[in-house]
Amino acid sequence: MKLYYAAGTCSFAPHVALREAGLPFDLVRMDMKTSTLEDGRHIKAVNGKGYVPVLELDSGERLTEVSAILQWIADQAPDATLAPPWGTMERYRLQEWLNYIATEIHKIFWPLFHQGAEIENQNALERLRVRFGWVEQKLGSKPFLMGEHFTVADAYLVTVLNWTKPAGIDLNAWPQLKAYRSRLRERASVMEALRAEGLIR
Ligand SMILES: N[C@@H](CCC(=O)N[C@@H](CS)C(=O)NCC(=O)O)C(=O)O
Repeated sequence: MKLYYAAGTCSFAPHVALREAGLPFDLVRMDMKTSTLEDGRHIKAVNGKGYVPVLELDSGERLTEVSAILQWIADQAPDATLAPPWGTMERYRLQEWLNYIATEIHKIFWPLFHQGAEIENQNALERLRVRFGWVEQKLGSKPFLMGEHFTVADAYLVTVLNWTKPAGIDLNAWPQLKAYRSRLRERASVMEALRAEGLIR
């Protein structure tokens, strides 16, 4: 199995999930500036949509979109309890979180990292503050988003929280989120993924 990724981007979430699941995988790096893979191909050679993450299965089939990849990984390793079983209300709760993180947090960062106009950046920051307030309230003092157990939603949430510093967002306004991010960054899977992507030594 291969994970096509770019350092520190949303592909970090499936990277962490693969480590949590204990599945064997290789990493193939994409340069964000040129969209070129380390083997010289353009990312469009593996994903016509032109972005990471892409999970290439041993069958050669390729899966894209963070939320779909995360759930596929979770379902390969049921003993790791990275997602509640299909058909349960809890599974829909997980999907609720994945969709929220994808559409209400992940994508809102876009102008902040792509030279957005001042008004776009201000709007993005304002919307992110509202979203972080919501997550702070829902997380409360729970160790993980869904309660007592780490799930793939946590892999995604820690990924986007890692972007707050470069985006100039001070997490002190949300003490639970700040503590959560610090805790998760000490988790073995997260530290190993940070190291493998060259983000810490
Ligand atoms: N809807 C996609 C979004 C993926 C995405 O935004 N990927 C970014 C990194 S976080 C990327 O590869 N961008 C490269 C580009 O747009 O050129 C998903 O959920 O996987």
